Amino acid sequence: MNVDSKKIDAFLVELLTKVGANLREDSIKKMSVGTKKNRNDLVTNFDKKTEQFVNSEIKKAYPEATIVSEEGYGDLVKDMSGLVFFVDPIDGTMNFVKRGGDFASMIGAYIDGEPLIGAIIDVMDNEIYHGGKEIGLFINQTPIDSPKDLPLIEGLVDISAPMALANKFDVQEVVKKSSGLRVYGSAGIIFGHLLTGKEVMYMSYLAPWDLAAGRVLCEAAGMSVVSIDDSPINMLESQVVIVGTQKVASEALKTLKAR
Ligand code: 2AM
Ligand code: CA
Ligand code: CA
Ligand code: CA
Repeated sequence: MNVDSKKIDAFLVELLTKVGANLREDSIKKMSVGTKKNRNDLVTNFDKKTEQFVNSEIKKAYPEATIVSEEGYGDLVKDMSGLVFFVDPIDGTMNFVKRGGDFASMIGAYIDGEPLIGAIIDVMDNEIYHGGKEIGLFINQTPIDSPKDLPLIEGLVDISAPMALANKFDVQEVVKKSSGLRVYGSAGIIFGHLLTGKEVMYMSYLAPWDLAAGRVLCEAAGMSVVSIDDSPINMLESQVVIVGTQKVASEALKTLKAR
């Protein structure tokens, strides 16, 4: 399929700009909070409303595309052929509910399984990280350079709280070799930190919509995106993923045990 990646990038930036404005306004309106799998797995009326809005705008602009999204308004996507959009309407819902900040909205576009364009908005800071391999990377309209390929000893690592606390795969050994541990609670916010060199690694169990946009952006920035068992990333399944500088990802894979 022939696609215009610049056009998709511009479309996603415009869409996330609207989403950001809506969510900043919504955050002062009445929020209803429910739970999904457990008491810490939250969903609000704004997660649902945002996903409905985003998915309908995508369908209007790209009727031939399919959508994989978190809150149930997407398609049943069985393969990665054609144009596929991944939508996480609010990433960091717990931060959204408890802190009113450090949450994101993310959209990733893939063509025949290949990463094409990623777009992530840090909603409260109104910063959109976007682009891809073909068109380069930007924060809002400003082009950004790839971060330095720092080693583990020179950078902060971000590991999801459940994995860090359970010491999954002996991940605390990776933390000990780093500059320190941070746990920001939103994959989208963390991808922003990776792209700007504020952190050198993220490790978490991620669903397709958690990973899609960040994978496009971080790979375009020359970073490594690998599954913990070194198998190819499967964009239609959840998996434990390491995203980091080339040096840190290879150090982490050597250090982690029982994979
Ligand atoms: P969410 O807010 O969109 O659910 C920290 O909790 C990060 O992990 C957030 O980006 C969150 O996304 C995601 N997350 C939370 N629970 C998850 C789960 N069970 N599987 C995968 N990702 C999860
Ligand atoms: Ca969720
Ligand atoms: Ca998410
Ligand atoms: Ca979400």
